Amino acid sequence: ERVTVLAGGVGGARFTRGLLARLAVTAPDAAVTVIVNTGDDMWLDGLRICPDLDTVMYTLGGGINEAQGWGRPDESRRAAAEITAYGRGWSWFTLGDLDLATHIVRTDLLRGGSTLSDATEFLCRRWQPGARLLPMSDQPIETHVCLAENIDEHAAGDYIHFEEWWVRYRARVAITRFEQRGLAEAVAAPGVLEAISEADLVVLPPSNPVVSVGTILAVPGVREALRSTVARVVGVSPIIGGAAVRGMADACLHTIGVETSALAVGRHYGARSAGGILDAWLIDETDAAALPALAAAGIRSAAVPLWMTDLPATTAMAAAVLGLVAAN
Ligand code: GDP
Ligand code: FO1
Ligand code: CA
Repeated sequence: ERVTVLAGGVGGARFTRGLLARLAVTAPDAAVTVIVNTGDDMWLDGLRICPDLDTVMYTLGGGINEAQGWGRPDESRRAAAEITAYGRGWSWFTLGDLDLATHIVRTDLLRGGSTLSDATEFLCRRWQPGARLLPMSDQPIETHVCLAENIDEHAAGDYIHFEEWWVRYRARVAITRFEQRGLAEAVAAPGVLEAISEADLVVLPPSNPVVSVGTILAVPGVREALRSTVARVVGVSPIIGGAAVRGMADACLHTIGVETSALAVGRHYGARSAGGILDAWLIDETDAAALPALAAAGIRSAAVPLWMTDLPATTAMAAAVLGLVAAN
């Protein structure tokens, strides 16, 4: 059994951990591929930072700061404090000392001619995530946002990197649009389209539908691969009871004109039978009222608890995903 996940950072990583735990019991020979969003990537202090790849790698490899959801546990910030003392870098973006080692090794590999796919494979030799991690593309694709208002040194109409909007401004500054820079020159990384077209099951975990899953879908060929794959495509709602469970995904959805609800995000992805990408959509038990509307939209759905509070709860979610497609 081949299972492919299209993941962002925390939501994608945590769900995949539950999926691996479930498959270890029900399908020990299953091979899981995680296609990871690289739209949040950036150059900072001379280093290539890949937040979502690292979040998935650390989470599956047992090296994540669980409380925070990203970065390493028992971090210190001595190097970052020195960079700030020079007046360089983004003082509001935390690069911990241990995490910096990952960025240094990755940057060294990239400067030596490795692709991001190669560098990711190399880093994963240490972390052994238990799944194949593929960046969505080996070419840089960076999400920028267009500001709707003046803020600090930026003017309305200026573009800033997504991470600056998200971390420095906590997504509280209005924006008019997202732009994926580099998209036109990019192709899917080796193995990405095959991982979708040759899978038995493709899962959209509860990742940000706009800047995580949406960015992967924008990579040339990905949406078409999802539309034509023989695999079942199942999504898990990142919205529970009209709220983005963790983070500010509502601000992203608002920007693209999609309501923050499990129903609206399900409709936004759309039924494959109607030109969209979903065969099935898992929503939270408290959103069960949306089931008839989803059925009317041609999306098979079920309502179960979707809070990833701990590994057992997350494993149960993965079981529900597998159950939703097992029953034809
Ligand atoms: P990021 O790159 O770190 O923002 O991570 P992702 O894009 O993978 O996932 C972020 C999304 O995960 C958030 O927008 C939330 O909507 C969703 N999320 C986080 N925790 C939970 C949870 O416990 N249950 C569900 N259903 N969604 C969650
Ligand atoms: N998220 C924050 O909210 N604040 C940070 O300072 C921060 C630093 C950081 C460093 C490395 C890394 O891999 C991730 C980091 N994140 C940080 C998380 C992350 O970049 C974003 O929250 C997500 O990408 C949003 O989609
Ligand atoms: Ca992210």
